[in-house]
Amino acid sequence: MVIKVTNPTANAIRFTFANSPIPNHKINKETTNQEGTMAVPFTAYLLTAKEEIPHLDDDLILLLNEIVSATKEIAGKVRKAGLLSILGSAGKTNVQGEEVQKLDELANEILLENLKNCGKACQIASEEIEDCLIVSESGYTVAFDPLDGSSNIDVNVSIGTIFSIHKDSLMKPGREQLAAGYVIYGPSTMLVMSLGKGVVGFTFDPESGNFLLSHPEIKLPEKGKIYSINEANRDKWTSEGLRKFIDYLKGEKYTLRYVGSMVADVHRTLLKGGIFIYPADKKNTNGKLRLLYEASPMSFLIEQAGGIGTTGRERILDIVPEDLHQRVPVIIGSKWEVEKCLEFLRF
Ligand code: AHM
Ligand code: MG
Repeated sequence: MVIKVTNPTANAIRFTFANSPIPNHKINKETTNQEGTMAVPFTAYLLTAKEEIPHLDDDLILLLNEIVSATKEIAGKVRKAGLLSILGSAGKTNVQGEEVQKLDELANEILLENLKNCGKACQIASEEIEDCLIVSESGYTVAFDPLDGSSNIDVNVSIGTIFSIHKDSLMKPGREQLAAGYVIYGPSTMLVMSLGKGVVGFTFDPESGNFLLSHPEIKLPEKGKIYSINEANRDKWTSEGLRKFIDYLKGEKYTLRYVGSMVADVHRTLLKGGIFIYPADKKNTNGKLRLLYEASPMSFLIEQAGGIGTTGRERILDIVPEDLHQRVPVIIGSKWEVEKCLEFLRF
């Protein structure tokens, strides 16, 4: 199928109606324009991207499709959560000692089922399971946080799924990721992904049931106006430099936005610029966020969009994992703010 790029500078790459892989009856007005072109669905995008990205083989395409189809199912459950008796706690704690929500559990099961059945994942790691699942000796590895932002599930605030894909071993540094991304279940459901050549975003179209390319090239502004950190922990932060940096930003008239779902806070940072920080504190001496399925995929996206991801001491993508559920401090965002933060941390 040939995708005809009618206007590469437009907000979405579109292709002709005649070439559409979506059944005609499912094409609606919003996704077509007057010239009869429409936004590119996820699978069609992958088939075109394949020509430019050598590591995007058929197996990786199948795997990505499987993850995306799982997230569509999760999105459906999230949308109807209040009607399905799946809100609230599952009555247990996970490997990290955190309370598991019913939706955490459901999202985890959906992803695991899809990944085990597709036959393309050799190792699978999830925030919700203690050990990794070894399915076969070689192939793609997937690490995921099935439902990030658990504390926001019950209050109908944006949450998301984060994934990271490597070849053959989960315990490789983040810079070797072949693909990483997240799906945010917000006012719109969006998929944001990188295959190592920039960052693209798709918006879920409930009419056709497809993720359609809506953000062909996400570039992080060099400098923003927003900082994002849980400031209630200020007194517990182990770095005095960090306190001074936040005070400096206030003096520069920055504004604070903190959702408490990493997917939502990173999504805003990717689009608007600025800085997101989850630092080490007296309680969480390595920070709270997990390397494999939170810090590393998000850093990959941020770097691919032109930003920086660091722990304050080293580049997040250079860390060789030692533990499946290892935590690291996270400082990610626009170049200007992250470099300025590093200056403050040095003193
Ligand atoms: P989770 O994966 O159990 O939901 O925990 C991770 C979340 C992140 O989404 C978010 O950045 C952070 O925890 C918020 O933590 P806090 O409530 O301490 O600010
Ligand atoms: Mg999480």
